[in-house]
Amino acid sequence: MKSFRETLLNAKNVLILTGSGISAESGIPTFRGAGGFWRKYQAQSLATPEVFASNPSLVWEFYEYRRTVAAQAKPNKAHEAIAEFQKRLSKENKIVSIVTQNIDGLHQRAGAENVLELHGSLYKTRCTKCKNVEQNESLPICPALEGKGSPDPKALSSDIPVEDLPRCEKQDCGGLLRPHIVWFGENLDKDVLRKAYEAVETCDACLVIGTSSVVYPAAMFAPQVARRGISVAEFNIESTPATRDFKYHFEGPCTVTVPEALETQEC
Ligand code: BJW
Ligand code: ZN
Repeated sequence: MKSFRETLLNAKNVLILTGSGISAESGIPTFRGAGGFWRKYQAQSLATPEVFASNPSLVWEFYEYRRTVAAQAKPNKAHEAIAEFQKRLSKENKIVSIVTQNIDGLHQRAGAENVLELHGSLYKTRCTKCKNVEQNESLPICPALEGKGSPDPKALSSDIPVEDLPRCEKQDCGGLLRPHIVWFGENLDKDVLRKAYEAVETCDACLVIGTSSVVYPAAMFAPQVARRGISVAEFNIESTPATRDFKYHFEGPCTVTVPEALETQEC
């Protein structure tokens, strides 16, 4: 830890890459593992365009639940340490780029700026007809979804008629809205991806926090940084397929290890 903290003291351009593990201690289940179930479904089996096309009501119930859980959650000590670190370094004209796979908005709520959301946001919608993207924090997102989305495996699917699901309010459109989230097999936003690669190619230190490093293209980023000879530190409660690529691995809950790495204190 002392050695990595010294690296950070000399760094001018730090990349912080995060995954769902950083929000676990805020009460938001991770994507894989025991918490990654909703009803009888594994979360990843619902995050596809095919399931939305065949059963938009089920997918909207799933996201109504996730929007409620994330809205009730609070940023934790790891989110806060990152936001404070970014502020502190920006006063010294240094860059801290935060690239997250998360869709929960907790980095921003902790005060972080210019967060690159690789996989979109729980609080944005996209019209399937006119493609308009909008911020939407309403709970419920529409009257028909009020009280829907219980994670109980015994809960019955509501089969809400498609015309009662969230609809586009642009004049003369009325198209079905979908979550503005990158599902499996879909491309990431080009602009977001370009900015993320810029950070990958220019950073001189990197932290990779709370991700299983199995979903591409995000899984390539930190190993790519390490191949340039840059120090990468992984913060996780367990090893991942990428651990061997990195110089540092800090095992433990990130609300403990991340503040220890980032907060101002004597080395
Ligand atoms: C703690 C902790 C604590 C817990 N402290 N740590 C190349 C090779 C093979 C496949 C592909 C490839 N390129 C593309 C693909 C296909 C696919 C993919 O990667 N598949 C793999 C699964 C094999 N990728 C895509 O489809 C992407 N699109 C794309 O690349 O388009 C072009 C293309 C398509 C097809 C072929 C080729 C090219 C899009 C990916 C979109 C991912 N979207 C999701 C769903 C979002 C919706 C939603 O949330 O509802 O994003 S998937 C899901 O995984 C979610 C997450 O952001 C993402 C990453 O998961 P994450 O964050 O790492 O969470 P977990 O749960 O996996 O891990 C948690 C970690 O935290 C664990 O390690 C814990 O130990 C740790 N932890 N508590 C510290 N307290
Ligand atoms: Zn529309």
